[in-house]
Amino acid sequence: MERILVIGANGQIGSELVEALANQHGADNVVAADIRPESLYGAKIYEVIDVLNPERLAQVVAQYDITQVYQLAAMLSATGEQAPLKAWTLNMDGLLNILELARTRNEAGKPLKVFWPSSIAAFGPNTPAVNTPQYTVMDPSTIYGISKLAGERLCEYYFQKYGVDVRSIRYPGIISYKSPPGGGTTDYAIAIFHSALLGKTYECFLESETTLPMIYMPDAIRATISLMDAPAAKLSIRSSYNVAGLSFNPRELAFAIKQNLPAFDIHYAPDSRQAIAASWPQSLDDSVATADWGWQAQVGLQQLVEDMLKNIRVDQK
Ligand code: AKB
Repeated sequence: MERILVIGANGQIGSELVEALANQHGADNVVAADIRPESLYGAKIYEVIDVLNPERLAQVVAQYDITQVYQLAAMLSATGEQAPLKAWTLNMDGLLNILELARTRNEAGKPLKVFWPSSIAAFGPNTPAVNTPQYTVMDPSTIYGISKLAGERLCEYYFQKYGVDVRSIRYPGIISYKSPPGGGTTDYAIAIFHSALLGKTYECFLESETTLPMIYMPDAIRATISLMDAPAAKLSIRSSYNVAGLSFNPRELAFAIKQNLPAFDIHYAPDSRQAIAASWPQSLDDSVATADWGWQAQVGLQQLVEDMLKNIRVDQK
């Protein structure tokens, strides 16, 4: 039986992952944790954890006899640029604290499987942008991307040197409606739906033709849990897997929204996030994830748009 800890449970991925894991393993076997004083999404078991506090981490892991930990607490690309040192400390020390805990638990005969999210931000301006390969040039230009690339190397290091069973996905921009966007460059693709449903013109901070890899939350959750459930022997990557969902640019997304809401309008006012987006891939080759653990995206643009509009409309009522 698995006992699972999700750190960053109040965030975009955590808020939906906790529910999915509770459905799979039972709510009594999933501990949601975040730095904020209470669960924002009604988790059955909730603990306050600052991932920068290794003693507290070790205490909660021991208390619940945790076998799997998802370390999702991080600062994203846009907010990271506002406070680079803070972003580096949170993103790197947070991961290191988990990897060290997994190493010591392993040595004590209590293995701890780890999930840690990397990102398309680990790539950079000299990475081939179309169908970006699993192995390629990686020269990230944001502090967030640099922390993701360094984190990937740490994951592989802890696997090779200490046998820590750590697994990771390079997430594209994740589109979802349950929690508000959290300081990312891809967040325009969430904010646009809220404007559209409020009948407002959306002022887009990216240029109309900026194509980025994206994924709808249900696909992202399925990818994450499939990777964690895959037999270790099947995994050839211990840094982080490319995982593709779909790719689109703001113009294409606005057009798809207009099919449902004909009055919707968009204006373009690119800001500093445009340079970040321009340094990232447009689409990903995820054939290694497909070969190793059967990854296949299911949700396309039309389904994503219809589902987002339907669910945000319900929330706004
Ligand atoms: C961001 O935009 O910073 C994130 C990401 C692509 O990792 N959504």
